[in-house]
Amino acid sequence: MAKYTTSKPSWVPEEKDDKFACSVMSGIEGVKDTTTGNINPMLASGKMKPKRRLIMSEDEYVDGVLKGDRMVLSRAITLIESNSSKHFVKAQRVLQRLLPHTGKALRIGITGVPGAGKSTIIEAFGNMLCDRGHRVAVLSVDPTSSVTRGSILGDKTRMGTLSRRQEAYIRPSPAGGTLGGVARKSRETMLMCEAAGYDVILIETVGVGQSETTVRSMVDFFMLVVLTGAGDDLQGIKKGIMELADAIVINKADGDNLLKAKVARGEYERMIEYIRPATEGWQTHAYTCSAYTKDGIPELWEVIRAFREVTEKSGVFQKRRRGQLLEWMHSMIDEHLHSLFFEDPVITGRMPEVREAVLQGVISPTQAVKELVNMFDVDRAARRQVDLFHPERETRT
Ligand SMILES: Nc1nc2c(ncn2[C@@H]2O[C@H](COP(=O)(O)OP(=O)(O)OP(=O)(O)O)[C@@H](O)[C@H]2O)c(=O)[nH]1
Ligand SMILES: [Mg+2]
Repeated sequence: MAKYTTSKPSWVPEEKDDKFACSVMSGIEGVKDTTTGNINPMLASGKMKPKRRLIMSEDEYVDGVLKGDRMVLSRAITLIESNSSKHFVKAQRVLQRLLPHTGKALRIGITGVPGAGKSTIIEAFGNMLCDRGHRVAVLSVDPTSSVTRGSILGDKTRMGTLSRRQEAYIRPSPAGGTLGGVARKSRETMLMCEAAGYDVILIETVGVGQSETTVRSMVDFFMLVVLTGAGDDLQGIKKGIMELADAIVINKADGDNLLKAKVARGEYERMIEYIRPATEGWQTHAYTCSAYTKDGIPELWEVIRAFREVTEKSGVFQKRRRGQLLEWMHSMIDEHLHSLFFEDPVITGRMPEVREAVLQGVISPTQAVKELVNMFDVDRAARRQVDLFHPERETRT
């Protein structure tokens, strides 16, 4: 066992005594690799070579994804999800080259309250599609998902068989960040999966905040999974979500719940009559299914196929996709300008003072906005001047 000696951290002034809350451990003699930890005796003896993460080139990413290599696809998605500006540039180059190979998949969104059975439906539905020769990618959009990605561990077990299939690829929601950030990353992840040859994309989202609207703006077909048996479940569903849905699926229609599910279906059918359909030329209906017994699952696929046929024929399918592209661009402009403004050093510096002035009634909010935007303009113009004299300095924006 190696012996450790402790010494003062380098930032401790020489004249100070040894009473510090931290100390530095010296390394082990003769082992240079510190990336994989230096306590492994196999490494120390040279019997084992340390693993190094190779940096992949743009070409390697593009070729690997196009070949459907899952390892490369995962790394390409990690690149997309990275918050580093260096990775951002590379990811966008890769994506740009893959774009011509995207757009052929059918994109399906699935929303519903927690516990409605979305993941279990995806497991049953995804397995059925794989059996029929499809390649299925499962993504999730969860703006609340933390760095630990806790919920996904649960999902992987709920999608146990699907996650082990070669024809399926499951990717959790990008962690943290604003919904805007998660939305961009999810959209780009979806495109990566399409380029890798997945022809059905299933996107799960819990109906929290704006996430269902975000997913609706990414998919062709949107499914709302609901429950019965709670008695007051109809009141619990926001009319707004029903207006987004191309199908309402009453899950857990099995055992004692079967009859209740059928009754609920009738109730939903009556409610739908008063709601504007989500897709022009397509009548939304309510269906029952059980992710356990698989009853109603093949029928769901028939509904989606009929939807595609009808909307492709009428041109609504293509029109929605074009609209989604522009919507995407506009939301990214919003986001970009928002962060440019709020991250501007002059604005962040002056903001507390201006806020206080508004709260004290010294200036009106309108006047405050005018002055802040003015400061922002002046600051940006000044920085452009500086750039003219220092063209070698690369600006981020
Ligand atoms: N009886 C019955 N139980 C089901 C069915 N589908 C799902 N469940 C159960 O319902 C619970 C929740 O299922 P999930 O698939 O995790 O639900 P979810 O909507 O993905 O939940 P979140 O991801 O937390 O939003 C689990 O215990 C499932 O076993 C079904 O068809 N019948
Ligand atoms: Mg789930």
